[in-house]
Amino acid sequence: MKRFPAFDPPEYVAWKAEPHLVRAFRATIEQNDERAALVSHLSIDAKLDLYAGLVRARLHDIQLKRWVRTGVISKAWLGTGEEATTVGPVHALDREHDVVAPMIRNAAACCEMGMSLTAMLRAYLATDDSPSRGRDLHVGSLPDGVLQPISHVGDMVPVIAGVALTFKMKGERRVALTWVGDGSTNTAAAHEGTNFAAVQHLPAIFIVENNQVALGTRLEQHHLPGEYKDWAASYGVWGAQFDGNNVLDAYAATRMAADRCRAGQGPALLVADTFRMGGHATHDEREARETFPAELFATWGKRDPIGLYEEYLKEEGVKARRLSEVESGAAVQVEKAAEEAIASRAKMPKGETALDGVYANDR
Ligand SMILES: Cc1ncc(C[n+]2csc(CCOP(=O)(O)OP(=O)(O)O)c2C)c(N)n1
Ligand SMILES: [Mg+2]
Repeated sequence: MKRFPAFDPPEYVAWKAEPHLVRAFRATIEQNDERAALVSHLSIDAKLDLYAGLVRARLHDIQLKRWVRTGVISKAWLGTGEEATTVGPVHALDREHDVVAPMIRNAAACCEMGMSLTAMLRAYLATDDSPSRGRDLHVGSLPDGVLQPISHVGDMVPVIAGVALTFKMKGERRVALTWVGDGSTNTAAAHEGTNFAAVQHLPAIFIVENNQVALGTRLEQHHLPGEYKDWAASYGVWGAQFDGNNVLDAYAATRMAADRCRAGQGPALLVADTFRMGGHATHDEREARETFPAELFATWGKRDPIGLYEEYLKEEGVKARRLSEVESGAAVQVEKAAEEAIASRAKMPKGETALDGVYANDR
């Protein structure tokens, strides 16, 4: 895709595919028969939809960054480098019926579930026509099956377990999914929710999104050696790992988990290793570069989930022209959404309406 020197992490600006990483991308899927079969059933259109989702995610974040630089907003939380961990799993769900609870780094789950990019961007601007009517910048939309996260990390785990409990009690073959950051795995809520889902045998999927950092705390500072891959067994649930920078692996692993949930086989705990290619938010990008050795950024930068997937698609016979058409489509969507959201700033909420809709029975 087009690179943006003013906004991309430096490692992405002159991104070139390294052949051994492209081979490894393909090998990751092909070495697992079940995942390979699931991927082989994806049509080219479905694979291009995944591509569109990745590009939309990146461009959405670049739009936010542009707004930060131009003073439209003061800060933004981005998912740069982690797009595949969000987009692959959402595409593996039944998006008409399933429910997701994205964390702030999984904003792309909103549009992939069907929410409009305009609504997502309006949420950042807190306009009166934004999803929470200016009350909260956390983004969600119940009609689209997206729970709006709350600030307390880890707390969406028991909430998603509760949603899954409802599905089970009603006998509905629906699945509830949330992501849990590596840092958030340390919260009591994450353990309680996972354990509850395990004991109740609920159709819930938990994805541990191990981007190796929590705010400015590196993984090894908050988690003793011992791998997340062993966690599922400790709860007695089915688990698997996937490559968080490989959208097809993310898709296939989540599809396996969702199929099990729908068959009444209980929850799944997936572990995705990936890397945050920026700061916790836009305010601490420089500090993030000081938090890690430069080689780590260099290593993960070579594994750009979008660049590697483009190479895979080209090998599959997709013409470069088709890829740029999909990319331009996503770019037009984001640009139009940004224009519409900016126009909504003429409609900011009035102070006296601040409590409207906050308590039951209010409008
Ligand atoms: C219960 C709770 N403790 C602390 C915070 C402050 N906080 C916000 S994000 C964050 C780091 C979360 O790290 P991780 O779960 O790894 O997610 P990531 O930001 O890496 O995606 C912290 C500590 C919070 N929001 N909630
Ligand atoms: Mg983290």
